[in-house]
Amino acid sequence: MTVLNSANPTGKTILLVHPLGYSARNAKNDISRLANIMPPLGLASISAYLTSHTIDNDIIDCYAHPESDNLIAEYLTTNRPAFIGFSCTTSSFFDGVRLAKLAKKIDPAIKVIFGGVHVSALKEQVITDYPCIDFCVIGEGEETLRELICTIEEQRQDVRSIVLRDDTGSAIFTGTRAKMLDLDSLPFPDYTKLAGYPTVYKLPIFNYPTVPNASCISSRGCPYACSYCDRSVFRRTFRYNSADYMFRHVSYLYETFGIRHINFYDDQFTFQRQRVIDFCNKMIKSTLHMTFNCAARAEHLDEELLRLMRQAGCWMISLGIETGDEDLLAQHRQNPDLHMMREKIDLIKNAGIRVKGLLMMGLPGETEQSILKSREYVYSLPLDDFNLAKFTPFPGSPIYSTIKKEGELLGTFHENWEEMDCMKFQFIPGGIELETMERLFIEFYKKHFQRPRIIWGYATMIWKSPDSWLRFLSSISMFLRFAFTNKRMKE
Ligand code: B12
Repeated sequence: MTVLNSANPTGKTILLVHPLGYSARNAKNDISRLANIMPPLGLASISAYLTSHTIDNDIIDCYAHPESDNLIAEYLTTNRPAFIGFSCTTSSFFDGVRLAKLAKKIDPAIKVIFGGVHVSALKEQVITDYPCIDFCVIGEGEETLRELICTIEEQRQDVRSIVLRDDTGSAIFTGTRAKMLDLDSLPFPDYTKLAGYPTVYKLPIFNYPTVPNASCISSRGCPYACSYCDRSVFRRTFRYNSADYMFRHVSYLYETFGIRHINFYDDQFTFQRQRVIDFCNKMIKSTLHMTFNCAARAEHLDEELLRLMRQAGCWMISLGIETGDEDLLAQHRQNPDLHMMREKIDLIKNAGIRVKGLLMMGLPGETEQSILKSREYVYSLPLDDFNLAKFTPFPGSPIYSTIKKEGELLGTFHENWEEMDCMKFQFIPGGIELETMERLFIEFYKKHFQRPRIIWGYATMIWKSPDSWLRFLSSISMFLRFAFTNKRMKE
């Protein structure tokens, strides 16, 4: 199907764009981008869904291809699509707005749609404050976008889960759609629309055994309610692909693109235990010999499951630990049991699977003592790797509204969306100075990298993940500078 614009010579209806998030000049020196370039799976899924409904579309991923402004301009001039859609997190939102203005300059008739986590959290505020945006799609995008594209202007207020302007220019939210999609009914994301797939995309360094590798999503949503986590897109539900769909998906990636390792980015990969068992059994019986990583919550792991996962090729599990101070943890998440966490980490290691801990520094309530306690706990665990993020209160997370309401009681918050990439402290808890947090953050990593067990662990990566070493050596100065000073070249 083609929705005509002023002139629509090639039949393309919509261009989907994943903005870079900052200036292209800085991209080649940005350590977080070098370490991890992941395909925009939300856009790839939308693209496949629209195509299956005969709506012709393309994707430009500026994150993987930073110098893409001219490509977008050329595309719009040649194809004159009726719509352009942007997928943004909080930190990439302003870059999306910049590109939206560029699109309107090239073709004032084009309709600009924003989707993704940031606009899903802020809803009407976005349409009120940014005149270059015509519509926001709230939450899951596939069916809502299809309806928006296929509905005539006068009837768009009947499309659920969008924000638009009414006749008076006021922003209105059309209400949340009742029915969410059955994930097995969706076509696989259209990876062929991502230029350079799979080679331009890079999993986190030292986080995979082989190349080519890929990331995948096999479920949506999470029933938990941690204070720091935004649930505006898929809400507190849990929907998942069946084991059969998952197996067909990974087989497709293997056969079509030669993928040998998959990183499942699901929030709760093991939440539905039986589907993981069924998926593992299919992998064990198959001749694919692929490996995979996933993220899980400690409560949803047990010895039997872990042994099966290992047999099926599970290489690494990421676990949200957040902090090693139980009192602080209790303020932010359910089931703050660090003893249970340690037991589960031991079970994972005993099953022969690597473990990565996901941590945060600077939550409301954090003090120098809690950071030191957390460090001691983390160093006492047999983790293979960890990631320490700087806590950031994102719009849509429960703590965001608490911080806004209670303000200085909790700490100081400088809300600058562009800087909200978890690599800078935007919030400074009442119990500690910024300088102290910065010092302790560097020390956390520095002391970790100086431990003999850790140094040996990275040395073994020469044969466990040779491609990671090649990447590491080709950008060694940047990685070391970041590890020991927490400074990125772009600053
Ligand atoms: C994988 C992942 C990453 C990957 C890559 C992200 C990417 N390229 O898409 C990596 C590891 C690189 C990453 C980095 C970061 N991430 Co991240 N990441 C995720 C994760 C786990 C999955 C994203 C995903 O693929 N989801 C599955 C797809 C199907 O869903 P989706 O992308 O939301 O898309 C659907 C809808 O949102 C909507 N939609 C999306 N875009 C559009 C566009 C249009 C036009 C329409 C109509 C609809 C639409 O329709 C889609 C299909 O239904 C999410 C958590 C989550 N469960 O979603 C966090 C999440 C998106 N990340 C988050 C954060 C904080 C970050 C970082 C800032 C942290 C960091 N320093 O690592 C960076 C920022 C990167 C950037 N440039 O923006 C936060 C975002 C919070 C916020 N408000 O910004 C999330 C929500 C986690 C959380 N709960 O806190 N991330």
